[in-house]
Amino acid sequence: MLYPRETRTREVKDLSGIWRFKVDRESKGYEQRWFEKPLEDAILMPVPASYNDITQDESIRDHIGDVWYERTFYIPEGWKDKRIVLRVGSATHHARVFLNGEEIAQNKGGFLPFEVEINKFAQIGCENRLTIVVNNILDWSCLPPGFIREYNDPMHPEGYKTQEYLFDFFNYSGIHRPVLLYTTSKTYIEDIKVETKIDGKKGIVCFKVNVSGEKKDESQIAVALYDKNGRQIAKVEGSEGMIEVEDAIFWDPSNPYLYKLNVTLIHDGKIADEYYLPVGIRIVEVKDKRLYLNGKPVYLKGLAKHEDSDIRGKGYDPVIAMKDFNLLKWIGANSFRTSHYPYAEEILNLADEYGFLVIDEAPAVGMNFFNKNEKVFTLERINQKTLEHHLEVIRQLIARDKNHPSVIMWSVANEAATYEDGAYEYFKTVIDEVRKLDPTRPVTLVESSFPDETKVGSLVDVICVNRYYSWYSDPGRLDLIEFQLEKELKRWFELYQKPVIITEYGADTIAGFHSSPPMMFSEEYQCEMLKRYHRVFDRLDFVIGEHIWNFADFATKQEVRRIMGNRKGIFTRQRQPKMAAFLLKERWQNSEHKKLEE
Ligand code: E9O
Repeated sequence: MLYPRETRTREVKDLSGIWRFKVDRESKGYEQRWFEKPLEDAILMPVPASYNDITQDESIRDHIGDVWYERTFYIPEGWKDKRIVLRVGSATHHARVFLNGEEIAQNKGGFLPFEVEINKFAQIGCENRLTIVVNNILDWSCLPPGFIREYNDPMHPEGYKTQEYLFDFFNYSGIHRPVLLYTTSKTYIEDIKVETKIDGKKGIVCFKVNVSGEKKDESQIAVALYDKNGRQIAKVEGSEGMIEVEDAIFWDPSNPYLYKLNVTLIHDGKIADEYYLPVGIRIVEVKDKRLYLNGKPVYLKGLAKHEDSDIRGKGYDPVIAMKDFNLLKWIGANSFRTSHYPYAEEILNLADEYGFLVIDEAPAVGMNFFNKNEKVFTLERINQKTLEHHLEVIRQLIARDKNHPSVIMWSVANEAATYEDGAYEYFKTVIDEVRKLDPTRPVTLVESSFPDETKVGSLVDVICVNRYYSWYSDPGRLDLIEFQLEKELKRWFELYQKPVIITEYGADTIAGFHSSPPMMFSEEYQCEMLKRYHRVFDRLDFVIGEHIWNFADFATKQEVRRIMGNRKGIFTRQRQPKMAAFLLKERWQNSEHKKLEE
């Protein structure tokens, strides 16, 4: 799946902006056929954005079910011979799309794009009405999974229900990423897959182009590679092949050099369709206890993030994105994890350009209960449908992100109940699928289980562990961190002989709270905790990365252990540094802090 770009032959029209919006409080919208005419009594709503924090109305913030978005647009006359595609960057979590009253698409899954050709339904040269119904209900067949709790007790009014889920971030909903229209020729470049290799100083760019449409057998494909200065390195013909680059500049965080692969589709001697792809030449490998980038061992310094900010919720905003990348640079990070779902493609484009190493995560979080756990007030659990959806999401994720040099590893889930019966079989199926689709990148599953209890340690290439000594366990006991952490990490290595990344560690910290000696929630406590974790990482040479939880404070569901959200950010939600940010900046900018020997 190609990210929509303007080229000599393609146009893109952004439908972001102010849409009309209506909450379907009684779930009557389909029955009353709201899609057939303009929405009555609509309010205004920005796209992209979560709708939850835009109004002052808590019933909108906490709504469970459908909301309706609508806007009109024109298709220019000049597009009449083109193929016209509508692409929704993401709609969380389910969507049904209507154009001029007719249903044209459905999608399940809130963190990946979907698209549909609209020529049959669109009216050229006059107004079109686009309606997108977004539903935010999570059940056990969804990723992330969730369930509706129905109360049926004397303390709750009849029919009272809540959406429950086993992760802490707030279930932000709505159209979270840009909605675009783009054109291609009727016979068009459908997909490009690029894989890069390295042979000494030489870089090798292997490509495969898929073409679709009526005239696909009569058209030729030309593929050219350009360097940063626009100098052509080579031009070849055919849908599959490779281009060699002598003295190539390899992509890495210190020099994220991007070549440009230009693909043209020619029929009758004319360019019918054109697309270009930024290409970073780099290879990733895991051997023994190391992760190698271009043959050199690499240590990951960075954070797990969220798509989260004031007012916008999970809506993509280039302003926030730029600020976040500037902060990541400022602090000296070289990597981050897209916890706990695939991020907007715009973020990965920036990661390619800025040179960040990304652990790209599937939206599989809160995956507890492969077998029945009595503590949860439901008899349902992870099932065959969840697995099928998981596989589908993996296919879509790899289809979308396969060409990004920044993506160095896939994470299939976060903190699943990997100690339960059924977990091995489930994740073996998922991980096998990842390896089949992409043999070029390592695969992991982020664990909170312990080394002796997990059933999936043998399946992954890198052990990723989230750990909260002196926070969730033995709260306040900073003195136990080194003893407990060192013991556990050594055990992981002893059992699996694989490199280890600590993918989460941190403490809730209210900016401005101070205490000496350090107490929980103070800035000093967060710093002291990090320092002790770091001492252990520095002693263990199989530890190849540290990712703090979290980049910034973020919104959660309301619960007693969260004071206006999860406060484990090293930046506040408004992106101001806490003391810990300076500590990390000091550590990460000093490249001597951890030298990895081969
Ligand atoms: C997942 C992340 O989304 N890991 C959680 C983070 C947190 O701050 C959450 O925001 O809560 C931590 C998992 C903690 C596991 C608790 C184990 C308890 C042992 C006594």
